[in-house]
Amino acid sequence: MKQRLFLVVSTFSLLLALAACGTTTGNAPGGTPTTVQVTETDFKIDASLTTFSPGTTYHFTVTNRGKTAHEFMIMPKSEGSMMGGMPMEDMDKMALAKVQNIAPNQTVTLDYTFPSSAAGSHPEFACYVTGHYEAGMKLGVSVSS
Ligand SMILES: [Cu+2]
Repeated sequence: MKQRLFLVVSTFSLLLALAACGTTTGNAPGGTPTTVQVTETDFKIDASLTTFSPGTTYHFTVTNRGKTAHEFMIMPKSEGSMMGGMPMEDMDKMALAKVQNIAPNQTVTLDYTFPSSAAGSHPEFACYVTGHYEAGMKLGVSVSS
């Protein structure tokens, strides 16, 4: 119990140090959002854009072209296997933005703006449905400084 708490706390601190945690927000500060097409398959994630500018609103259109349900999460820099072993609720808290339970052939949208504190960081798009991340559902992206 105590050990688990320490792991969560230390992971959280590390993330804070890395990228000053972003917030989940759907509000555009103004202007026309840039559309980013994200395609999820079994078990891969592709995006039409992988370098983002902080402060710019992106309109993500996420389509599931797989045969199984997927999710789309924007995570701060990956901690590799450590993150893979994390309880789902912790992953959720860490996500900068997320859409869960996207059915096959379904398209969902999500607006997200990387905060200025994310400049120079390398977040990751990922699906954390059990086993999917390990199967390859991750895509490293960059936030320009
Ligand atoms: Cu998936």
